[in-house]
Amino acid sequence: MSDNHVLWKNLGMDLETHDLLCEALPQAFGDVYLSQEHRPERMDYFNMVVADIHGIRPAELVKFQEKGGKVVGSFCIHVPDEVVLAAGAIATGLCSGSQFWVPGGEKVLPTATCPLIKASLGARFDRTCPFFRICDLFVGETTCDGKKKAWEILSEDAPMYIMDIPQMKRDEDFLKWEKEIKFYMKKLEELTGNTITEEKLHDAILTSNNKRRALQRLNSFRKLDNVPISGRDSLLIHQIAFYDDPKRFAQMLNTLCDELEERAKNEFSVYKKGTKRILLTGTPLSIPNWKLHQIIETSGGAVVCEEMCTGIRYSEALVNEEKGSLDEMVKNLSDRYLGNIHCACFTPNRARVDDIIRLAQEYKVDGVIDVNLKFCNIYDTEGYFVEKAMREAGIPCIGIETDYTDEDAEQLKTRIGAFIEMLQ
Ligand code: BJ8
Repeated sequence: MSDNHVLWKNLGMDLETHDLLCEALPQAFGDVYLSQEHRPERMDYFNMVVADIHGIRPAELVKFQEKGGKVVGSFCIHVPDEVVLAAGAIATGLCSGSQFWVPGGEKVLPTATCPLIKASLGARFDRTCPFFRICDLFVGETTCDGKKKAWEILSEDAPMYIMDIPQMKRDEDFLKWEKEIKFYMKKLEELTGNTITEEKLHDAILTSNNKRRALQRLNSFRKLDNVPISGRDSLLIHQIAFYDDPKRFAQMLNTLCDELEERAKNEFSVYKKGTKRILLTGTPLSIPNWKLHQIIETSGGAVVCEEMCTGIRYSEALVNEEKGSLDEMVKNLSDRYLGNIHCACFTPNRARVDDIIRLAQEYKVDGVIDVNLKFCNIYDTEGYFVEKAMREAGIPCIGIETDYTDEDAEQLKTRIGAFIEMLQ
């Protein structure tokens, strides 16, 4: 039995079913990633992390737990990692992006639920994801109706904590979110037995901001006329950001960015001249959901920006770094986590549309693809405003709806191919 199998067995996983997933992943990764030309050498680190995604990091988390540490998983970028770090725990992302877990979710959820939610519950109930076995606490939020009700079901099997996020952004909503963050801090102190001090919270803010700065640096290269890294690789890095140790991740990404800087000096591009620059907006693309990037980048397009939670929404805004009292720093967290993330769960949400227009200009895009995960009602409905604003701004745009299966791949290739052709 390999070390990984011993780890998974000790976590109570369904080894036989999980082996099927492990068999499928290398093929998918090879098709999408290793087939690319001109990949930066320092993608090696990220290749290694994803090649052993259920081995390396889970083993680190278990080791941490053996020394008394706690691991906290969350499903949404509104949940602040900083307070988890400040409590001496490890934060990890839990959103699932593979069709492999969807049937398991469908055993307990209506079919008309978005695949992200179904896969997340399937990963837990089927015992086929180590992250879903390891977490000491699962933190849900009240962003969309599908998630809200799914957490009730998940709580039958997993230790859950829910943050009640406001759905508007008025002054009283910011105060409410501050209170929610404070409740969460109390819960984390109970879980870990540690006290969150000003010093620790300030350190955690710096650590998380440094991770964001590294991602911002990566994204800055994608604004260049000659783009030194593909959209596929950039997406993978954003996805890994949710799981990896934040300090190591920032360091490895900065090392990669040094290589990209050299490429930029030499005006090296991974794309052929004339490749059309695409901005993706919409629902998140959780690991290992690489389908759309693969289709776009093999159809004459280059994904240069994602206005998504697995993209700009995760990394663009920093938390104010001024050291103050706990109350002041919590206010800074509330301002950033409520004020700067424009999820479609908010009403009104004009700031998201403004962001898309701004990003389309900054990244010099030729067209926008508005992506909706099937059965996500809020992003689907908001598509009305996105497409209207793009029309008014004269930016070509199409809306597409998809899920985690490959059933629509041919149809998507045709539609996306025609859209890119039209941009010529
Ligand atoms: S901040 S996008 S991570 S809620 S796709 S589960 S909204 S039905 S993932 Fe999200 Fe936070 Fe918003 Fe981002 Fe519901 Fe839609 Fe599914 Fe979604």
